Amino acid sequence: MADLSAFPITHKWPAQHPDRLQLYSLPTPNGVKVSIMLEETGLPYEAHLVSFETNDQMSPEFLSLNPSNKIPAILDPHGPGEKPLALFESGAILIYLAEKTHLFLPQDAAQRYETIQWLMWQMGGVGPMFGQVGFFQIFAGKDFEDKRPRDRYVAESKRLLGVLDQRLSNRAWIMGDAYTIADIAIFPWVRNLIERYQAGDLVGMQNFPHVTRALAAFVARPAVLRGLEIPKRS
Ligand SMILES: N[C@@H](CCC(=O)N[C@@H](CS)C(=O)NCC(=O)O)C(=O)O
Repeated sequence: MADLSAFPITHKWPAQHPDRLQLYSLPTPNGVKVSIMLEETGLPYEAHLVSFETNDQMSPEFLSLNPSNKIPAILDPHGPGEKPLALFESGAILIYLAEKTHLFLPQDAAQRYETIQWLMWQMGGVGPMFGQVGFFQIFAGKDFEDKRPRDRYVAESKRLLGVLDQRLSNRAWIMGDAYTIADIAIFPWVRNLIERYQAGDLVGMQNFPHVTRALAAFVARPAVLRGLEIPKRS
């Protein structure tokens, strides 16, 4: 039986099954990347809710694992060398889980780097830019009179959606027939832009038919449907 007691995060969120991978998250677009990946791989895991309503992400226990106070984060009792591994940043977690399971990351070196390239494109572009659209569309920024900041992020999001649409114009998924961690990183954000932020008209989703088609295929996957609801908001 793994002993995780040296990790303060387990004092606030005790592990019922310490031999399983521990997930600390919330079903946001960054959070569900990891729950979807875990559902897709079938790895046994235990999900813990990090509530923003009670500022759990700022608690000393959470900060002991991620000093940057953001979900998702994991603690794998069976990390490299069978030692526990704590990890934050969704992109790093996706790469780790793909390497651990040999799933959703091509074995061929060139294809592997190409997948990681698109994963980084999501992490550095899609997430931050779509997130800003959300701020100006439905969160505090919607009351700002000056619309120039919002328009800047909308324009950049349209550009990113154009790049994605072009990439998907002759491929089922980012890497062709192979469904990879790049898809698992990108599509929760596209879904969030449309459904949560209600920004489909703002960014002109009708101009990106290949993105719309791939998003529909993504949300039709049973593991995606399950992952989108994990951890359950209480
Ligand atoms: N680059 C990080 C971003 C994570 C992130 O922004 N998480 C948000 C939820 S989607 C969060 O935890 N926000 C809490 C806070 O800012 O206090 C990743 O991909 O893991």
